[in-house]
Amino acid sequence: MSERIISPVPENTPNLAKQMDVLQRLCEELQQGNFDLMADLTREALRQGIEPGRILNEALVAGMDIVGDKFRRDEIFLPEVLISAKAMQASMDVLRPSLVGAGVRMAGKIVLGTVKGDIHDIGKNLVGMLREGAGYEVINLGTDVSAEKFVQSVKANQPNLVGLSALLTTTMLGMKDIIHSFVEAGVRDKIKVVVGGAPVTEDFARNVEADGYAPDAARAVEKVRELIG
Ligand code: B1M
Repeated sequence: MSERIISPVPENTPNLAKQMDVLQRLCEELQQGNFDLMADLTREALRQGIEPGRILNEALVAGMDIVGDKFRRDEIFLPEVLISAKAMQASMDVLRPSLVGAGVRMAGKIVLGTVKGDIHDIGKNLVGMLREGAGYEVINLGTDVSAEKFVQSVKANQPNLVGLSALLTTTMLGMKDIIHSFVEAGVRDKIKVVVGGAPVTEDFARNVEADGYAPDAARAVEKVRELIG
């Protein structure tokens, strides 16, 4: 990681160019893992009036996709990926209030977690944020969540919906057991279950008898609205 200072965008730069510049820089700093620059750059992007959704998609998600591709091709290794993930979180900490928005109306309660054995949480947290933004109360159980813990939380919090996230082809298989645990605990008919995460598909969701599947955070919100209103 290099130590760099954010140089201000020159005043006479046209607005659109300024916006592209800051989005590009966010995308690049994320790839470089310069997490200490991310908060200031994100504030600068917001100050320029760039919509939070654009910052998220055009800078952060785009940058993380490149990181993922390089990781797959063995051009970078786990520590670099981890530092980029930390950079993404640093930016999301600043973006969060803007994504969630003010005056959130509680439209329903959602329990959300990454399944057992899986510690990926960036996408799941994004889903949680956008759902909060849509007015739902989100109880985020974190990562590596066992079936028992999901059941316990459903009993204690009585949510309308449970969201299960998995990023590994191995851990996604655990979704079936979690849903089965809801049946065994007698709570399955009280909740809707939505599954998601990069390796999860519509077919897989049907196989594990989930009520719904969403390929990304935006559609995860649409799915929740469709299922619980
Ligand atoms: Co890991 N990892 N990782 N990783 N990692 C992947 C997933 C992988 C595809 C990389 C690769 O090989 N190209 C690969 C999985 C291969 C597979 O199973 N087929 C992989 C691997 C193998 C591993 C390890 C096993 C590596 C190792 O140790 N040898 C290990 C596993 C650890 C474990 O979980 N037990 C591991 C570890 C890590 C880090 C810790 C280094 C880090 C995670 C940091 C963190 O999350 N805090 C990490 C990262 C960052 C990635 C990649 C590069 C990026 C994931 C990410 O955050 N994407 C990833 C490659 C990739 O996906 N490009 C990779 C950005 C995020 C916004 O997208 O999470 O897909 P995503 O979420 C999307 C949608 O999927 C959806 O909405 C989100 C937003 O649009 N979505 C839902 C997600 N959850 C949802 C829930 C819903 C609905 C939609 O409803 C409930």
